[in-house]
Amino acid sequence: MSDKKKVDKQSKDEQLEHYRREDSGKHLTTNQGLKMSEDEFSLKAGERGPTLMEDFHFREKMTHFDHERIPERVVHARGFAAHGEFELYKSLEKYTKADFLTDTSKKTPVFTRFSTVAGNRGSSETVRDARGFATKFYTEEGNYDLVGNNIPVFFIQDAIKFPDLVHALKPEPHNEMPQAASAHDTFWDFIANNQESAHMVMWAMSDRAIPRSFRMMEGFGVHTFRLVNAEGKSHFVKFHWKPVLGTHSLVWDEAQKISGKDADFHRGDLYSSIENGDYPEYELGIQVIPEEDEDKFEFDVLDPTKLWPEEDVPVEIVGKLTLNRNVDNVFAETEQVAFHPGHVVPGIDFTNDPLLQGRLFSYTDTQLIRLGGPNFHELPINRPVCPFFNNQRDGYGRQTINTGQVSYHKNSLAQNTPEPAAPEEGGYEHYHEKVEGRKIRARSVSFKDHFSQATLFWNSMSEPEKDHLIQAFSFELGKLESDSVRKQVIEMFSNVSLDLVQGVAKNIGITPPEHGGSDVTKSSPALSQQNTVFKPDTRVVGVIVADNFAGSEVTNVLEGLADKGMSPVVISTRQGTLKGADGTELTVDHTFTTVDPVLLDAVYVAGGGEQSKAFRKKVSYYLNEAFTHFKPIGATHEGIQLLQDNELLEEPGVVAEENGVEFVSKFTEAVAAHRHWDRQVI
Ligand code: HDD
Repeated sequence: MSDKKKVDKQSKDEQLEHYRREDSGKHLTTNQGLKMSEDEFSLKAGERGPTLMEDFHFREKMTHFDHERIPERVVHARGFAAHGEFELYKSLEKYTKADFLTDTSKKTPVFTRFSTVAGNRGSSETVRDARGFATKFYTEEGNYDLVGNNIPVFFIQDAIKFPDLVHALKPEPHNEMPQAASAHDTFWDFIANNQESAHMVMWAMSDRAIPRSFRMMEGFGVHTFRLVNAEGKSHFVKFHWKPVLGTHSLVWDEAQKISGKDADFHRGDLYSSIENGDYPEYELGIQVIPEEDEDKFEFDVLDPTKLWPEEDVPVEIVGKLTLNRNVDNVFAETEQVAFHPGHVVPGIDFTNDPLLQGRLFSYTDTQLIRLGGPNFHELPINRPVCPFFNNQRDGYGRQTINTGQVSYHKNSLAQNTPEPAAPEEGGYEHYHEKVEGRKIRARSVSFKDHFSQATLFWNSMSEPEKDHLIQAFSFELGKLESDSVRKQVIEMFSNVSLDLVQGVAKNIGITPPEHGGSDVTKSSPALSQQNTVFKPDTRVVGVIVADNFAGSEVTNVLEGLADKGMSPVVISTRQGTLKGADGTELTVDHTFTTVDPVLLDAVYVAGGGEQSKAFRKKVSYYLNEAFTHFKPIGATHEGIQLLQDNELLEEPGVVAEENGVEFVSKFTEAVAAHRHWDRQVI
């Protein structure tokens, strides 16, 4: 076990240690423990003869291989996860009796899986899509799963429509295209004909759907859940994860190029930041509404297509999630983890949100097919850290050896054990909500306003964000084959904003609507990413250097950037070591072909005395791509001439300085701003 694991030892980690197996340095055996003398040749009748049925080793090895794959998740198939811990800043006993939300001395082990929704398991990660943000808290009272997304609202209001939504979103059945993309006819046909989706579509067309990193995304529980305290009093709650690095995005052209250059961009970023000790952190926030205030809002607080504006219901920060350990084995942990919004602990309960109610059925059901039977809770990653006892027995792959005669309740032979625990003993008791009504298939009229919050979102965007929305709609609708669907979508979104649809209609060759729009003037500044946290920390700076560079003056700059929290990577025409004018040596991390400007957050050209034509051409490409994607650009020494050659010296977010100390200070500011939207890039 590595030292890092020893330091991070927690109850869950100790439990997992029990199941870890190190194969290296051992003799090869069959699964029956028999040492084998040969693993390269199957058993044959003569050197050129047929393989013999008797070869149990071949049969076992091949059979296991033939059965290695399990069905991928029907949604959220492409995911990446890490272990960590959750610490509570202050007790929430006012609202809940949940042990892990009231005892500030405890650190709860967690496992968090991020995912895209639409794409299959091998699809690219920087596609336009919502991202899953699912966290399993291994509490001492049992597992609690917060299975959320990076978008706070959902496409539909009733779970019965989920199969329809997913069928429309997934690749079309007649040709299985497009992969991991919503830019196709069936998705938009669904949207136009199911207009409750308007609000989430606004989010999905915004920069939120192309995050820069899993470390820079917000997370939301989406539904209104219920917290219940020791006195039995209930409050409605919405859960938020706020990334300590702020919420940041890619730009669409960049995201598409990254898909080709590095389909693993997001997992690579998460994996390496954890390996480097830059642990991703997210603060847990809650919005709370007393049950009796339920009717005080202009929307139904149980409608999953509505958010609670943070300016009206403030987010109280109550704790922090830190991801600090990568998995040992992706299949055993990330693929086999089974989340479920119905995995709750005393003090956390459900509401009548019809989307949530339906989810409570779907998750166990899907694990049964995906993980092959009812014993998936016994898989190491899914086991609670507290013991569990009941009368459930048998089934495929059962591992527990239940001893004793009794497997039923009630009984006398085992003194009626395992016996239910009273609420005072920690037994889960459902909230005593009063419920009555007629059996009907209908939706409350209070769920009927589909556009006000879509407009709220639009109103809250900065100008660049609005422009990105227009571009995203134009891209998606521009890909449609059906003119009719295009027109229906434009008509639908004319209920949200005339500015939006006029911008889009113009781009896709449809007569812009003149009437429509919304009378909602309210905005919520918290929804704009312009108002998030901006830091230079962990931003990747591509440092372009040639031979005969300005020696220690350049290496001092690199140290300065690293001291400010950035990650400089040295790029040149060849790998190996570059020599500075004063003899200083610099190791090249990447050539121009093993990295690409779309994989960097900023570009700094230090230059060098020996520049080939190929070098200068590559620098031009790097500078112009970085410029087009609004990224910070910097230069010192011979690099300044290269900026001038590319007519970039006077542009916003471009720093050129002879003096290294000055440069570090100004460039850090430019990098902390992330993108310089005031550039004219076309
Ligand atoms: Fe879901 C997986 C999040 C609505 C049915 N969902 C899944 C995952 C996340 C979410 C993050 C991946 C968990 C993992 O990493 O293993 N889902 C959401 C959110 C929703 C939502 C935030 C709306 C608020 N989901 C939703 C509905 C249904 C489902 C309405 C069906 C009624 N979701 C599933 C599923 C999945 C799933 C089919 C596929 C794989 C799995 O469960 O384990 O059961």
